[in-house]
Amino acid sequence: MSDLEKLRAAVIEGDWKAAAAATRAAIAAGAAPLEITSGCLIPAMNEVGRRFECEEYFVPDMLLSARAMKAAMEIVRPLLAKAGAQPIGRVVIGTVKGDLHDIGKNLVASMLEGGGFEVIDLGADVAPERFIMAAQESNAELVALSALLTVTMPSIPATIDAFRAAGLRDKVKIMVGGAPVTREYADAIGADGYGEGAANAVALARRLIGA
Ligand code: B12
Repeated sequence: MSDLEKLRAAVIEGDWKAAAAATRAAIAAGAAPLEITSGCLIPAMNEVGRRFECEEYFVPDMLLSARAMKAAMEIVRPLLAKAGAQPIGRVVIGTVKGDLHDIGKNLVASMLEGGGFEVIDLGADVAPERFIMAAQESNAELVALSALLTVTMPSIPATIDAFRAAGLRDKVKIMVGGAPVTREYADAIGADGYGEGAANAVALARRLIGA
């Protein structure tokens, strides 16, 4: 089995130690950083997403795979930067104000990073002003908002309104998600996109920025 095949298997199986070892071995053997991300990590996470969608994998499996992918990305990221690889887009992500749930948001962030986006992760309980500041500072094209509580869902339209009030609504696309959020809700509050899960977040993000 080649190092990249080992890496793919390690991500799918959620073994972060094996993923880190296979990444180092692949680099030592001369694999280009893009070959590792686009040729291996992204397809591996796509496979994890597929297994999740057909209920072969569950949330803990996704979390283990995301951790394995993160371990590989920690090693590859500095090399990508050195090679001058351009991200396909920049996304600011966070869980909205008042909400401390971040497991789903972290999964979406990992998928986006694996999918070639530069991800600025603001964490949980993020006030609208922080989203705005981060989007301005990073020149992000996309903002991704997560909410898990029905009582914090209104923080999503509040954040969208804050972008409008700051005159930035036309500069960013806003995608939303989280267990209580629905497509109808996303449409009603004027979000640009709704994602049901982490598995389709990359496709949604790419579509929104026309990549
Ligand atoms: C884990 C958990 C917690 C943990 C959170 C730890 C953490 N670091 O995240 C802790 C213990 C802190 C917690 C606290 C609370 N929780 Co809680 N929690 C959960 C639980 C069990 C799992 C949530 C989770 O992580 N799911 C797994 C992830 C992978 O799924 P996900 O978040 O939905 O994300 C997926 C999609 O929604 C989507 N997605 C998510 N975000 C985004 C964003 C974008 C842009 C896109 C495209 C997609 C997307 O992609 C993800 C991956 O596929 C749920 C119950 C449940 N079974 O869902 C309750 C639940 C969400 N919690 C609930 C409650 C009530 C609370 C508390 C108020 C409890 C209390 N009385 O203190 C507090 C609130 C604290 C706060 N201010 O936020 C309720 C909410 C009910 C409601 N209608 O609002 C739930 C539903 C439990 C219940 N049945 O009552 N909780």
